[in-house]
Amino acid sequence: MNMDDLKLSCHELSLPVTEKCNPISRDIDRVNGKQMVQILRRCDAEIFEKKDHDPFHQRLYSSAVIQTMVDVAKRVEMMLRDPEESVIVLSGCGTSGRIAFLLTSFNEMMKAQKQKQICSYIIAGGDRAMLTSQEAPEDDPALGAHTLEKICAGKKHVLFIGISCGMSAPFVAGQLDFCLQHLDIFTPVLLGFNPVHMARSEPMQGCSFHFKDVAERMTAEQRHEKAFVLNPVLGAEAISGSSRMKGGSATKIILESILLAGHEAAFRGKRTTPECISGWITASEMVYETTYSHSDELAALIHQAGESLRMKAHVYYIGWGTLGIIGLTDASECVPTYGADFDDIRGFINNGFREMKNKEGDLSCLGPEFVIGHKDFVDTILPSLSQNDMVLFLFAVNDDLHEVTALADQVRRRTSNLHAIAHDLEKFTIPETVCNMFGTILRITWPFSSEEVNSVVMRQRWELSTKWCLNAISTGAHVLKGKVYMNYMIDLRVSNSKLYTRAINILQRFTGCSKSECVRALLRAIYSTEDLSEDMTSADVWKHTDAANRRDRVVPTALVMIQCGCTLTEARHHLDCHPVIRDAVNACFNSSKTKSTVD
Ligand code: F1P
Repeated sequence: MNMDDLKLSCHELSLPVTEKCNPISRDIDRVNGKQMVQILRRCDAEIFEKKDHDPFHQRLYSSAVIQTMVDVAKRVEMMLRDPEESVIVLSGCGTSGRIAFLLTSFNEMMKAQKQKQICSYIIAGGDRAMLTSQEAPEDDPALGAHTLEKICAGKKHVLFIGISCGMSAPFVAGQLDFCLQHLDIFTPVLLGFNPVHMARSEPMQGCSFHFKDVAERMTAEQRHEKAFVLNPVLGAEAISGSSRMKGGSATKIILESILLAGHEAAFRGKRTTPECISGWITASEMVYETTYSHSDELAALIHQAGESLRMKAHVYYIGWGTLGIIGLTDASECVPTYGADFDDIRGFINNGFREMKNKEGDLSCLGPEFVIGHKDFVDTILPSLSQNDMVLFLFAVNDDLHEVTALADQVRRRTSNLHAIAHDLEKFTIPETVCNMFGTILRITWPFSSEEVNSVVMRQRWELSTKWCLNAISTGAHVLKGKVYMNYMIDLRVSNSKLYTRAINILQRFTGCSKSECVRALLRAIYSTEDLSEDMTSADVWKHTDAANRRDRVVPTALVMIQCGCTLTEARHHLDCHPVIRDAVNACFNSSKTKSTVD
């Protein structure tokens, strides 16, 4: 191993698991759609990996993790038995908040039993964060605590589940800290995917403690069963740091298992045991196997979506019910993850906000990103739809198939680039006439009985399956468009402190330079100057992210400046000559290699 390789692996070792580079997907930017599906399949398989493959970390199936899930499920049971005085709050930022919102569909199970609906969600930045990225509130611990306090006013028992995949979000840390100060009322649970010693230890706005302190205090309280830390390791994400993928899926799997087990115990007298928890996880593993067994159709959909994006056309997800929410979520995440325009990949749901049932109601007046109904699609998009635009329907056999057929008919009059992801049952299948309306149809016929047709459980499995498919399609399409270099999204928006740290890590990773050199280059790009003033260098991270949020291509600019030893203007010129980020980075590495050979 030479010195550079050694430096690189030391740097990689210092990163938390959720920020590491996954060796499985190192070449994802150089493969075709079919190979991409296999890479994503192997990365997702790590969610379910047994502990024997990884002696160093707790995994999802580890007995300690399962036992903590049992303990938390018992708390859910207690809350359900005393609904008047209790509330279960699920909270997170970005994807974690969106999954929290989705999980409140658990209320439907209580409604079906004429029980009080006690599940509530918090997403940093409010409901608008469901469709657009509101990353600045994520950095505000006081805002997190205040929002939680408000929602729980008057309750005697609160089960608070704070989700932060990277164990890093200050908003969630503030809430957990608040719970730890009021353990008579609150039982806090931290859900994340790093060992506690890898939780973030950088300062937080206006706070004397950091995330890791909170995680350690939580661990100490766990000994008295006053708090719980659920932090199995899932392996690195397929696109480094993109916790919307494995992190989001595992959040859904873990919390659904806990809520269902608690529900079964409270209403069906079924005691929660480690066996029943691992049974729920195994059911999700079956969903994983079944979904990826349709790899040919998935590869075809990735290819198609990649073509649309490459031609600067659009991908539209047209979903029904909660599958529509999965579509909206996946589409909106492409903006912060890939620097996409909001209309590159866009989601629509039947009945718009009425179907979402979010707390703040209809947000359509907030701007075009919030226009989400099928009717809006028909009125505003359909008239100008072109053959290059891809339309992808997301539905299940118990959705209104007349509505599906009628809308598909309308779309087909404008384009044949119409495809679907559809779920049905062995005893209750979607008619062939409906299936034949789509070019590629990824149709999964699930082996459940027809009594389960309306059950929340089955819907949750279809949601998970659709999430895996859409994550693969939107990730694959952006990789094919050239947005990713190796398995790094280099052109990330540096809009909060976690992403600021990731930007510096990426620069260190690719240039081999010291942290301080990388910070300087990043700040030059952020403040658009060759001469950094004292004010700029001494400002805190939040000032940097505020400025960076208003500027494009900051990380690629810094990377080119360091690698080619050039000025800001030269770096920007280089990037202008190579609009595809992967080509720009490649060219920059090639030119610096030639330069050093000549030198
Ligand atoms: C929260 C989050 C991510 C988002 C981006 C910024 O992360 O909003 O969902 O994709 O990376 O951070 P976490 O708190 O769950 O780690």
